[in-house]
Amino acid sequence: MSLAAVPTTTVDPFSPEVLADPLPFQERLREAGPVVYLTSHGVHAFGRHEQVHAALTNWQGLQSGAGVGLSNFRLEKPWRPPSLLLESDPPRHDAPRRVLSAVLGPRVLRSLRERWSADAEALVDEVLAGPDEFDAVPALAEAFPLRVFPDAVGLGPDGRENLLPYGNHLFNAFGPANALVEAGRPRAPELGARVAGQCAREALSGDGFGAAVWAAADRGEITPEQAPLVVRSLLSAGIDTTVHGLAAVLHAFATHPAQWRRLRERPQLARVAFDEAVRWQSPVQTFFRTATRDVEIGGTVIPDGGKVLMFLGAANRDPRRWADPDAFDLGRDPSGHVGFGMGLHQCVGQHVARLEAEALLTALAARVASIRQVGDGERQLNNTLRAWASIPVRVHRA
Ligand code: OVV
Repeated sequence: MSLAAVPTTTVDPFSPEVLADPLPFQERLREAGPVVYLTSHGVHAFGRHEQVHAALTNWQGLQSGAGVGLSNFRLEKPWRPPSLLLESDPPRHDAPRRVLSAVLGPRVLRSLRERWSADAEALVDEVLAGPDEFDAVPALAEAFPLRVFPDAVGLGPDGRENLLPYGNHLFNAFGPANALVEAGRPRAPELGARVAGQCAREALSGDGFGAAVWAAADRGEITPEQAPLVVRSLLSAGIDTTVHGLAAVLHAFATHPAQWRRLRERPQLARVAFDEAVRWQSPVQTFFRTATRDVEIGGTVIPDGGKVLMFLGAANRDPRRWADPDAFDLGRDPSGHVGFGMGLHQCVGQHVARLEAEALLTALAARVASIRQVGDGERQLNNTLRAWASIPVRVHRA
């Protein structure tokens, strides 16, 4: 193991300047070394694919149970009861994970495919009945998940407007207590309580993902105390992530017309296109882990209790791993990207997200001859998400 000093940086990756344009910082991070110490937050950071992958798959040495944000739950009280999936480790992690994995499994998704395709076709027809220029974020990226996912969970009609603000604050709260977190703090208790209320058995329809989680509790696979928190994971991780994943792929196509023509010729490329967009934009940019002991990564010892910051977005553009990493290219194989994580905690809902994307892109590809971004659009700054507030596009119907 090398004893060379670890490179350091004083740059705060959660500053508005870096959040608005993270790629130059991420390149400097990767080139500085396999491990870089961030003096701004007192954590070690990884920007290369090799070390991000190693950290994600080392659940024994790098735990999630002390939180996957900057806050160390060994030292600080979390702002909400910790997630039984995201913020936990084996063995406590395993039963909730098994349950959610089955609830979102292939059999359930097969039963949703036709309905979601019809929903996507209806939404795209509605949008195309309007002006040729529109904002793709509210019109498509937000509208489609909000149209299908809360129904699939089995939520009632009231309170759905709380889901995006809750998610936005949740993903900010994984970062440092900066202005983005402060701005969300006043509403956080109220939003937390409202979302928690939607996780109760009585609040859920009898035939959705939520009811299936409660049925697993009835079978003794998880406890009745765990059930509402497992439902909460669906509402926490299932909406903003998909919204900004769809925004990423819409932005990608709206700025890469040759790739759009390729999709139109071969609509089966919709699935690989979505994964390529998740690699290229990495809607979830970062997560932290906490060292359970002195643990070596990339030639550096992370001290017991130390936080590490994994730059998923930087790893997904690491030239050591990807040829021409900055290109959005339907011809590449994006598998192995870490946009959905890797290992034990790898996104349990990724097949749901892919099905939503496939339904929407297939409906669009059949109806839209060209989609071009008009203007730069507007980012929505978030401590964890690479998000869009607005993507103005002009479409020509097929
Ligand atoms: C992956 C993810 C993000 C946010 C929240 C959760 C999971 C959760 O389980 O609550």
